[in-house]
This record gives sequence, structure tokens and C-alpha cells, in this order.
Amino acid sequence: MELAVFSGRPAFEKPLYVGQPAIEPQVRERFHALMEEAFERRYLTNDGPLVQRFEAEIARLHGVEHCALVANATLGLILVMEALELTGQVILPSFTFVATAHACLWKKLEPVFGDIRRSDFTLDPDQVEALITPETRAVIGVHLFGRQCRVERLTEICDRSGLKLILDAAHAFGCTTGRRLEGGGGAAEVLSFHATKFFTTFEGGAVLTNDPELDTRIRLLRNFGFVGHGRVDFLGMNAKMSEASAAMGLASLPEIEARLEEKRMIHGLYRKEFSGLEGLELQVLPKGGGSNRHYLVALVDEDRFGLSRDLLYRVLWAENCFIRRYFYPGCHNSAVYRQLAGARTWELPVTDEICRKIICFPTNLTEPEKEVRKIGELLAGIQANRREINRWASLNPAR
Ligand code: T4K
Repeated sequence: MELAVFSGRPAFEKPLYVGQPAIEPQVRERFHALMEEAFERRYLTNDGPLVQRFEAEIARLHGVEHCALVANATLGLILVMEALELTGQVILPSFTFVATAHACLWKKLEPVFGDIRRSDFTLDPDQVEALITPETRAVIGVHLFGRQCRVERLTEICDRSGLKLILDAAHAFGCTTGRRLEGGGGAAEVLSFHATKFFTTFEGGAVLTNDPELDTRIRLLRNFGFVGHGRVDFLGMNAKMSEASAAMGLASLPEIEARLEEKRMIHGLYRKEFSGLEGLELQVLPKGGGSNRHYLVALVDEDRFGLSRDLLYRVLWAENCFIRRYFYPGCHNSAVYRQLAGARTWELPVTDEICRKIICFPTNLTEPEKEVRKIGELLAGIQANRREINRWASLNPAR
């Protein structure tokens, strides 16, 4: 095998991306039909009939009282914090997409980063307990890569300490508890329907809650704070979902089961293909289903694999296999949060270790058997050539 870093042809002619959306032909058909309806009505946004239908479906599927659709999950998180009138400090993991932490800053809240559990990469409740101060007002748990954070323990800690619990469920759509989609924990749970997610509405999100007052406030806040024509009682913003996004959501709902099945099959292929590879540790998922398996996550042990994660990343990108390092380098290592911390240094050893080792492989594949086999062969070839690759990297340092 002639690797692309050694001037061979890239293994993949058609690039592979993590997060490429699934858009089945029947989804396109249903979407176009729903859009025709919207065009006929000439009603395109502002709590239209498609948004209302989609909200009712999402609430029903999750078994929650209220679902308020929003333009994206980042705004959803900001609206929840505004609706809860939070001030002071919020404890959250650094190992998350920056949007979780950014939402706190937009609300002028102080983010306090807790470390994660190595077993599932989610916020460690013991860390939360240790970080609570008189200034703490809320905790944000993040469900990551199809695994729920420790909702029960976080709920118990928050209830005992008088804190609000917000759940960033951007990755969680399609994850199940029993036969129901997960949702409804904490004060509110926020889903993302971004293009890269298991279920997409182009851009979009949803705030799930069982608290009617919170739901009402979110609805007012997402629409500039209007309480009636010509009457604005709150500092709201524009965070509404459009009819086009709701049409995409409604068109995609019938595909959930088939997508879950497809992801299960693809995970199985990867597990089989990677089983003989030394130094590549696949994420452990809870037994008996539950995860949407949207992300295929592994940790690279440099000593055992023979290559650092970053070098493997370079070599695979050269092969047109655009794997990702979510969520390297961790929020606490991003310039925004380093400057903010001032004299404070974050001790997050597990986060730092996972950020150094993590790698995400593509799971939306057009020819899964062929593509996963090729990725497996590629990794085996890379491992077999590890000495030459390390030598090449020392002569060609990453810029
Ligand atoms: N909380 C968590 C835990 C999150 O992960 C996120 C978002 C949020 C909150 C906030 O949710 P939203 O406000 O977005 O609703 C992407 C997404 O933009 C982001 O939504 C997502 N998490 C994050 C995990 O991934 P990037 O910076 O990696 O995006 P980008 O443009 O590099 O694309 C990622 C990959 O997807 C590439 O391999 C290309 C591929 N792609 C992308 C798009 C947009 C496609 O194949 N088709 C597409 O249409 O953040």
C-alpha cells in the first residue's frame, strides 16, 4: 500500500466526512411536498403550522409536556439560561462543543469547568460537588456521542444544593430509554438538529421541558419578547425555527428506526474491522441499545498504536478520510476561555487525556461494507508503516 503522505493516490477518491447528513430519497419527496404546502399558504415562519406539527411530534416522541422549536441549540441554551434568570457561576464540562460554554458567556455567566468520567466522557458528578461555591447557580450536563450524562446523580446534587440543571442534548436525538426517545430531564433539555446530527432540519433545535412556565417564557423570548401585538414585555431575540426547517424535520421523522438500524450495522462493521488493531480503543456503549450510534469514537494510544493521534489524523486526511478530533483541545484550552480564566488554571487531567487521544470516524456512509473495510485496511497499513511515517513526520512537521 502506497500511502498518500508518501505520494500515493488517496485511498478515497470521493472524500469521507464525519457528520455528512442522511437525506434519503423519500425524505426529499416528503420535504418537497410539505414545502409546496407552505408555498401555497405563503406562511414561512413565525410559529407556522409545520412548526406546530413538528413540535407536537417531538414532544410526543420524547414523552415530555412541552417542546419549543428554536433556530439552533446554541440559542436554545441561551434562551433557557435567560428564562431561568441565571446569574453567577455555571458548572459544565470543558469536553464539549464550544457552543455549550459560549452560551454561558453570552449570558454573562461564569463558566466553571469540571472534569469528565473516562468511562463515558461526560461530566463527573463528584467534580461537580467539589466545584460548588456560594456563586453557583446551575449545572450543565452534556450527553455526548450517544451516551447520556449521569442525569440521576446530577439531579440529586442540584436538588440538594438549590441549583438548576440544564441538559445539553445536542447529540442525543434518537437515543432511547426503553421504547421512548430520551428527554425531559433537568429544568430543560436542548436538542440540536444541525446538518451534522443524526436528525437534521438544516439548522435547528428544540427545548424540551415539563415546566409550563419555562416553556411559555422560552416561546416569548424566541420571538423578541412579544406578549401580544405591539406589546413587548421581555428582552427577547429572534430564535424561531422556519417552516422549511420544520418541513425537513417532519419529512425525516419516519426514518428514525431505519437510521438507528443502519448505525447499529455500521458500528458492528467498525468493531469487527478494528478488532485486530493494537492501541485503538473503541468507545464503550451501554448494553441493550439506547445510543443513536451517530458517532464512532475511538481513543488512540500512541505507545501501542505506534503513532500519535495527531499524526494518524494527518495521514488519514491525506487519504481523503476526514476524521475529526471532537472536542480537541477542550474549551478550557481555547483562547477565549484561557484569557477569561486570568490567573486560574484548570486541572482537568481526564479531559486533557481524552482530547489528546480522541478520534471520530464517519458513520454516514454510502457503501458501508466497502468503506469500513477500506478504513480498516488503511489503518492496518498505517500501523505496519509506523516507523516510516514517524520518520516522515520528523522531517515534515505539521504547520
Ligand atoms: N452542544 C453540543 C454538545 C454540540 O455538539 C453542538 C453542536 C451544540 C451544542 C450546538 O448545536 P447547534 O447550535 O449547532 O445546533 C459541527 C456543527 O456545526 C455543530 O452543530 C456540532 N455541535 C459539532 C459537533 O459539529 P464543526 O465545526 O465540526 O462543523 P464543520 O462545518 O466542520 O462540519 C463538520 C463535518 O460535517 C465536516 O466533516 C463536514 C460535514 N458536513 C457539514 C455540513 C454543515 C457535511 O457533510 N454537510 C454539511 O451540511 O461543528
